[in-house]
Amino acid sequence: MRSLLHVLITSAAVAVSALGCQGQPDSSSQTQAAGAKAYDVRGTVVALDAGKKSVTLDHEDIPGLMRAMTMDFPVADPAVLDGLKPGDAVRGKIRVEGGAYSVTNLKKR
Ligand SMILES: [Cu+2]
Repeated sequence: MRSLLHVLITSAAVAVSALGCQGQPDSSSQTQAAGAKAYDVRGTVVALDAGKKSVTLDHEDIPGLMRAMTMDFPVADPAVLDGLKPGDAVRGKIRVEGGAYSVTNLKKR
C-alpha cells in the first residue's frame, strides 16, 4: 500500500512539474495536454544523432513507463541536445503521447 501511494504521489508531482515547464496558456496546449503524459528520466548519453533529431540513452527505470535499458528517443527540438555529448550523465523529461516518445528536456547532472 505504501509503495502504491508513493507512485501516485510521484506521478502527480511529475504531472505538475511538467505543466510548470511547458505551460503556455494558448489554445493548442489544451489539445496537447489531453493525451500526453510526462515522465522524469535519468541516464547517460550513449550517442547523438547527427541532425540532433534523436538521442540514444542508457536510462534508469522510468516508473510507470519502462524498466532500465538503452534505447533511442526522438527529441522535440534539436536545441534540447545543445551542449550534450556521449558519456554525459543527464536528467530530463520524456513526453509520451499516443504511444510515441519525445524528449522535451535534457540537462547534464
Ligand atoms: Cu527505454
